[in-house]
Amino acid sequence: MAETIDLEGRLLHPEIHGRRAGWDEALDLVASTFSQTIAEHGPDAVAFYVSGQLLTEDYYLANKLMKGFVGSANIDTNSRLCMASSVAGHRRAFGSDTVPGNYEDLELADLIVLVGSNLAWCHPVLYQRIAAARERRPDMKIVLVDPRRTMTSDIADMHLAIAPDGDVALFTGLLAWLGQHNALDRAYITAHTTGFGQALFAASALDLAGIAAATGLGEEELVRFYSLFAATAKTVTVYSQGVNQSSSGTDKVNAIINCHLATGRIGRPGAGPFSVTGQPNAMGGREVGGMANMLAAHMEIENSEHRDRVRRFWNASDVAQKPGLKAVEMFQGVADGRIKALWIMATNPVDSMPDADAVEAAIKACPFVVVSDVLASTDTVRHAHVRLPAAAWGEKDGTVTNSERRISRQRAFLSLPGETRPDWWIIAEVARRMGFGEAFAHETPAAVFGEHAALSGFENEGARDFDIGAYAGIDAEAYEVLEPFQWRAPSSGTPLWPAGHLPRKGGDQLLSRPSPITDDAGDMPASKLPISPLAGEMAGRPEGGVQAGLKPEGESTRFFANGNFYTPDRKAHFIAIRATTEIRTTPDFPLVLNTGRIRDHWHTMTRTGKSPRLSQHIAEPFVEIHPADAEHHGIGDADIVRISTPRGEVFARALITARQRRGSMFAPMHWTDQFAAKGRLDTLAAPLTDPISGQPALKHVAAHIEKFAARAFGFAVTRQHPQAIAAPYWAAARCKGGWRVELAFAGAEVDWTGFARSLFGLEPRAEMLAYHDREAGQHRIAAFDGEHLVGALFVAPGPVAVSRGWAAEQLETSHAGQRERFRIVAGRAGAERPDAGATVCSCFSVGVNQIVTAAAAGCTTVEAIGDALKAGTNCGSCRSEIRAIILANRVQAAE
Ligand SMILES: Nc1nc2c(c(=O)[nH]1)N[C@H]1C(S)=C(S)[C@@H](COP(=O)(O)OP(=O)(O)OC[C@H]3O[C@@H](n4cnc5c(=O)[nH]c(N)nc54)[C@H](O)[C@@H]3O)O[C@H]1N2
Ligand SMILES: Nc1nc2c(c(=O)[nH]1)N[C@H]1C(S)=C(S)[C@@H](COP(=O)(O)OP(=O)(O)OC[C@H]3O[C@@H](n4cnc5c(=O)[nH]c(N)nc54)[C@H](O)[C@@H]3O)O[C@H]1N2
Ligand SMILES: [Mo]
Repeated sequence: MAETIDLEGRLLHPEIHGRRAGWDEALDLVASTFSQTIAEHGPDAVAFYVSGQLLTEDYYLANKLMKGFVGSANIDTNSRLCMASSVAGHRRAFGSDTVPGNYEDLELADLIVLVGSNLAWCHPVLYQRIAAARERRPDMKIVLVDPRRTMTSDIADMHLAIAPDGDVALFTGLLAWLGQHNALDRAYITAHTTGFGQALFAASALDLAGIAAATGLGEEELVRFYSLFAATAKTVTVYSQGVNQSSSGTDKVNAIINCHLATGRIGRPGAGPFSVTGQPNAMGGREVGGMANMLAAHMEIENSEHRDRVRRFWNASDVAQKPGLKAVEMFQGVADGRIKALWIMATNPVDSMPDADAVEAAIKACPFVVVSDVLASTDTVRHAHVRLPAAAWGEKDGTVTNSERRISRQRAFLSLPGETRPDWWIIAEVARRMGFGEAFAHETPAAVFGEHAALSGFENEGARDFDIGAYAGIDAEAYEVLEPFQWRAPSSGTPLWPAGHLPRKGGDQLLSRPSPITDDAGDMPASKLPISPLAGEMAGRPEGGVQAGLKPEGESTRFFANGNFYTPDRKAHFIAIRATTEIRTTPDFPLVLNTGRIRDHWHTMTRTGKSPRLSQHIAEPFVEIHPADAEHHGIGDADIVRISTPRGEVFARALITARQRRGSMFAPMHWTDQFAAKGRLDTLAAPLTDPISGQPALKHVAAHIEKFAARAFGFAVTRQHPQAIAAPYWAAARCKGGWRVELAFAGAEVDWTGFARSLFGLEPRAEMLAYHDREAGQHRIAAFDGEHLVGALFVAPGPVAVSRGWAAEQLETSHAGQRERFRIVAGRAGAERPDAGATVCSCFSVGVNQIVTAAAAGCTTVEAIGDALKAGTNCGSCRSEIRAIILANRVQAAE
């Protein structure tokens, strides 16, 4: 795990206007500026923009400060971009934001429908769990609903390559089908729900042909899917960003839930709708009410009784009376000057918000911006007036909640570097300096958690789903050894820990005690601990990770099998939804741009961009496009393309593939100004949101694509971080001995030597070797410092055919003789060396070419490849890809 959590690039002390400052000075400035802004312009003139990467304790205090003491609800979170539609859909149907089922249901189900979820890459541990269950029970069926054929289709029996945003039509159609084919659970509908008649009527608006047209699917596929669903009682529907990030996201969620309510398939073993989250603590944030339209502990901000209850519990001076601004509106509020002081914690909105250039401009123009982050330089941090150094994962203590409502302790196993501090401490210090000392007297995360738990149980008595009252006032010792548990966990009157332990006093919690890393993974045996930084970061910490394997036997809880919803009448509400089709494309912007994630990168690359191993898999921003669309737009494989919308433009490498639907393109969200010339994908997206949830439609943006008429292409490796790159297109990625850079130029005539010199950050005495063939447009330049290669640049009129792996290796090889040095610039550089190819297995650094060779030599199963090369034997997230390579190889052999 060390690779992604070393101290490179860390923000290690507070900074004010770019100069180092002490904590006192920085905290005083933040507190006084916020207080003054509130005094002059009112509480709604300030805002917090927070994140599902905070721990629950951090989140709880941020929310308490804003909603109980500042008196505004202007606190929103990147969960608005991630979970808001699920939250809104749950609340409409259930009266509460409740995920009814457990991870175990994925193993118990006979049918799993994956909607807009690329589990293989985004939830690898859940994916492995499903794959293992399917191996044990081959009758289990899996349907994937995704416009793209993703790696997840590898385990799917049926892939429905749905038209963008065709989901409402698909699931309202399913409801109508269930009605027509006598597949309803009438007893459940009658006893536990309301609104079924209207929902069925609305759902029946489209006939099968209409559904086929709206979904882009064939009638026959629809019938097969509908029949399978109708016939399978144990069905779980798993969904994530393909559902949530849409202008119809909330309707999609309710269209899915309607089908589960109509069949009584909810809260039963192996059955239920299942929204899976992404960030480590998206669920914890929802529990504390860290969104602008919630209060705390699943109480409602619009409800005066709830407001009064929270006011009494907090002894709050000023409880927010109305919902605050949701993320997109919040940055519009910053832009138009309504918000004058903004505090951003643990998120990078300059890269991850739609209309990202406008968001950046708003932040730049805001009179006072505070950013708490673990890194010294991100596209957002660079605009902060005050930078507060936060403790990172592994350095801080607290709790997180996963998708199945399981709360688990995160334990510090590293000490706090530099002057970093946990987020909860930073927030409490600011609150104290704003004059709210009494309400923010917490000295440990245990004290915060104990209060949060107490609020959840306060005057609850079964009225609210979120109740962990059993842990109210938990003491430091009990908190220290807290085992993962699932809510609800109401107080039974008997404390869960031996009486007589006093909460630990003093600030010693700040200096985290080392505790063994195995603690973090609960009862996961140490031998099973992932060694890949990704398996650790993306599988262990975030959702669906190691915690997925942690469920103590016989302790699972589910909701709603017997009704008892959290609506006033305790019945679930069917939502009447009519499918509408929205055509967003125009003749000028004729393609739908879909965005999302790739296996080896995390969001804005703040964790993974530093890792050479992870950056090898895919080292450049790319866009997948269907062969027919590519041809139509005159785009060839590996061309650099310019994608544009009315809001911005992005450059990427074209990847032509039939896995992509015609008319759509897919690009990963991860590249930023730190890693590419024009890679910030969210500059393209309009701030278009779901009208109910406020979640942006990040998966459906009308865009134009054209070939960037590059006259020359380049590839370089350089020991130092690439400097001042004077090229319209570049993308830099870490490699073992330094950096690798892809380049494209508008002109063929460039002073290549001068370019190389500045790219490598060369000292004048460095030795340079060059080979120029002006006629052929081929140039190769290498610079040495003694026997070490400082940098090498390869230029060609078309995409450069140099083995990337070989070139990167040269940075680490000594080149003692002139001959060796000359080899680097000699013709067909690297062609004679075996090239491992793009990394497939990040855990063991196995490249695609090695797998192809092994497959050709007779390793025809994923297991055989594992035995031969170890590939795929650790975290397993590359197993589908290995299978695909074997398969492709077999096809080639047959041809
Ligand atoms: N490797 C990696 N793993 C991660 C993350 C990461 O950055 N990297 N991030 C984590 C986070 S925060 C999250 S939220 C999760 C997200 O996990 P996922 O939701 O699985 O990830 P995405 O790639 O955003 O989107 C999922 C799929 O939705 C599809 N889709 C697009 N439009 C539609 C549509 O209209 N209908 C349907 N049915 N599908 C559509 C896309 O083609 C895509 O394959 O991943 C988590 N895990
Ligand atoms: N086009 C497009 N855009 C998207 C999406 C998409 O699918 N397509 N997905 C959306 C989704 S689902 C999400 S979740 C967002 C994610 O978007 P962001 O939240 O912007 O992504 P991260 O890169 O994870 O940013 C987290 C930041 O917090 C810092 N950090 C990490 N840990 C801590 C900590 O403990 N304390 C503090 N103070 N800082 C910390 C990191 O250094 C980093 O700068 O992106 C959204 N944007
Ligand atoms: Mo997310």
